[in-house]
Amino acid sequence: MTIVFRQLFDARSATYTYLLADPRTRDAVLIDPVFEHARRDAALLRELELRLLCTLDTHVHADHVTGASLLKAWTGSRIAISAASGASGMDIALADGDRIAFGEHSLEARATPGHTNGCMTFVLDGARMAFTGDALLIRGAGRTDFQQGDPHTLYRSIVGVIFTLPDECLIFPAHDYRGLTASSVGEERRHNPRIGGMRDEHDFVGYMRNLHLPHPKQMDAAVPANLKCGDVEALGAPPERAWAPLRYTYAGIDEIDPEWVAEHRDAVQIVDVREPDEFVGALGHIPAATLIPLSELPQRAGELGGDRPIVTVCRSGGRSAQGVVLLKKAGFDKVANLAGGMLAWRERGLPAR
Ligand SMILES: N[C@@H](CCC(=O)N[C@@H](CS)C(=O)NCC(=O)O)C(=O)O
Ligand SMILES: [Fe+2]
Repeated sequence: MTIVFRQLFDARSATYTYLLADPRTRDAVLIDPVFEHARRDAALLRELELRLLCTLDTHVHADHVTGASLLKAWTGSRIAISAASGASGMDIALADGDRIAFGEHSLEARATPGHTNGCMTFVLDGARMAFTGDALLIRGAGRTDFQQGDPHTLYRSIVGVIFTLPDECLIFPAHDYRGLTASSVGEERRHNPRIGGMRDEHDFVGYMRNLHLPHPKQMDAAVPANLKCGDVEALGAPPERAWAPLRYTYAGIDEIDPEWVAEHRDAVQIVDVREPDEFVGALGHIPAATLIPLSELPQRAGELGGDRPIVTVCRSGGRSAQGVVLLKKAGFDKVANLAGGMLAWRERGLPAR
């Protein structure tokens, strides 16, 4: 059984988000999505042609706001988190042993409390992978000094649930603060300094009571929002509507369709970043386009007005994507790339000369 698997990262809170999908049915789930990266995650789902069935949060996070509600608003995905989390607004309140299926695959939710009361570990299929949230970290363990943390409970969760999985089962945690990406049950059972090797419960509790970590910076905002599954309204005013129906790509660039540009030609400035010979070559150019070759764009950006949004264009939409990057760097914030460039423009029979 093949699977689509991606490990995504939020640098601010060092959080990992996991995308899992069945390549045949295109059904996908996301574990621990981050609010600020919902656009990125939605772009990846769209580009990989996946349908997001469900988001799963391993627990009520203290260090970032979940993207669960925002992704639900955009994609219709359902929100899953444990009933024991104390959160409201979920569609699926998980209990120990529940399964979430996506195509031929499934995740089994196992209660692993101790970092918080509602922590769950999600075990894939025949225990190939386990998403341990903040119960077991790579050579670490989730702190037990806030929310409902309890080191005795966490010890029992890790030893009794996670360490009873097969040694080869890969461990994917919710965070890593050193950039470590994966481990395995056998490896952590032997080498985890807090709970591996010969450590017993007393050793573990003694270690955990003396971490002396500062509280997460986003904690005061994150916990109340996550108790509502990252409810968009609880987070205040929604972001301003975009100036056009932009499509954000996983590459990090806003794109706009040729049809929209053709219908709104007077409302935007069109900047063609090709070379002069291409501008008058076989593909021609969009009437009223300003020619500024990509290599001259940083120096000549000042020639563009700040009154209208800018649409960049090239042959295929590649160099013009970099045009967007350069114009943003030059201080323009309403900039988008013409999707598919002149090739797409001509293919649609839109006017050129
Ligand atoms: N300085 C970090 C705090 C990170 C933190 O406290 N992480 C929690 C997970 S929510 C943890 O369990 N850390 C365990 C550890 O670092 O050993 C931040 O501001 O986000
Ligand atoms: Fe946490």
